[in-house]
Amino acid sequence: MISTSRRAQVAAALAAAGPAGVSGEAIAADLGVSRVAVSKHVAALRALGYKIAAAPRAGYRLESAPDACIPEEVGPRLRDPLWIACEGAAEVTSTNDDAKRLARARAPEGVSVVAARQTAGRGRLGRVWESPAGGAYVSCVLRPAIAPAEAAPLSLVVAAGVARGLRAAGVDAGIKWPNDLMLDDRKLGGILLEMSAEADRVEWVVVGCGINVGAAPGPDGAFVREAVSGARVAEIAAAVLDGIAAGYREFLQDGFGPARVEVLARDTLAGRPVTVRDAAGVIVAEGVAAGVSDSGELLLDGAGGQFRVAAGEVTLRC
Ligand code: BT5
Repeated sequence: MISTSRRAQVAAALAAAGPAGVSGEAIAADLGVSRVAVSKHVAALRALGYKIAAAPRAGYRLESAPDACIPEEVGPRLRDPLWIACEGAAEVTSTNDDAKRLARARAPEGVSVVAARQTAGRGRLGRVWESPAGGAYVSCVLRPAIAPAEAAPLSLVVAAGVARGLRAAGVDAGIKWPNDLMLDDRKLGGILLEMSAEADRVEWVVVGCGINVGAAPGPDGAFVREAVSGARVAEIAAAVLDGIAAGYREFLQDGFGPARVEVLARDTLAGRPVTVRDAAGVIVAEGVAAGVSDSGELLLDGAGGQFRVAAGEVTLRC
């Protein structure tokens, strides 16, 4: 069973009790804590947006839970056995920063961190990931027993897993090399991988994923509720994490092949003329996108034939 905070356990007990409600004593006895501790957790849950009625005899009754990417809501929805803990808070600087801290402190594989908003959400190369309330911001610690060179396709493995998770939640997202989830050529979400490795061995990988759910920060962004109007944020976050877990397991067993099939099926660039720039904005390649190689590089058809691009920012050439 997934390990959760006491507060999350109180939320789960309230949810399990349903309209009948449950007394503070009963929750306290079940969890092995004092009644005072239970009432403090109830106060904290109310501050998070839980509507909890309290009556002298009946005890506590959960009237509604917040629609937010918080561990209390995401943790109980995680199905994949990879997940052993769900941490996080309503607001963090960056779930990737928190997950990296946990990884450095030797947290085991399968610990996730979720947040309802980030004050310093990050993209690649120091770029900003706009993270207002209403989105799904998740990270996790993985410890694949592979060499650093074998980790090259991981970003696409995760993108394929996220796409699969989103599809399970009713959203058919495209994948734009190397790390974007797309809806109609607008960015729905992004993936940020950070890694610590020795020469021959990966120590940990922190996988972060942000998905816009209720709104997008600008005209270039898309959001889940354009496709599924009633989608709940915690369900999207759990679907994303479960999709990552399934894709990761498949990668460890069968390599990049299965994810590559998914990426090719969802490739938003295929057959389109593109420009690839480096981090400084300098053009490094131009050609017609022709899928991805069996190690995750972008394939481009150019005047001199097909060639591979290992890294860069892709824009469509009109
Ligand atoms: C990414 O970077 O797309 C990776 C984003 C990863 C975010 C997750 S959230 C959980 C975890 N914690 C973190 O701190 N980060 C991860 P990149 O490919 O560099 O794209 C960044 C660019 O996307 C920005 O320069 C903007 O142009 C655009 N952008 C920023 N916020 C956006 C948003 N919410 N929706 C759509 N586009 C956005």
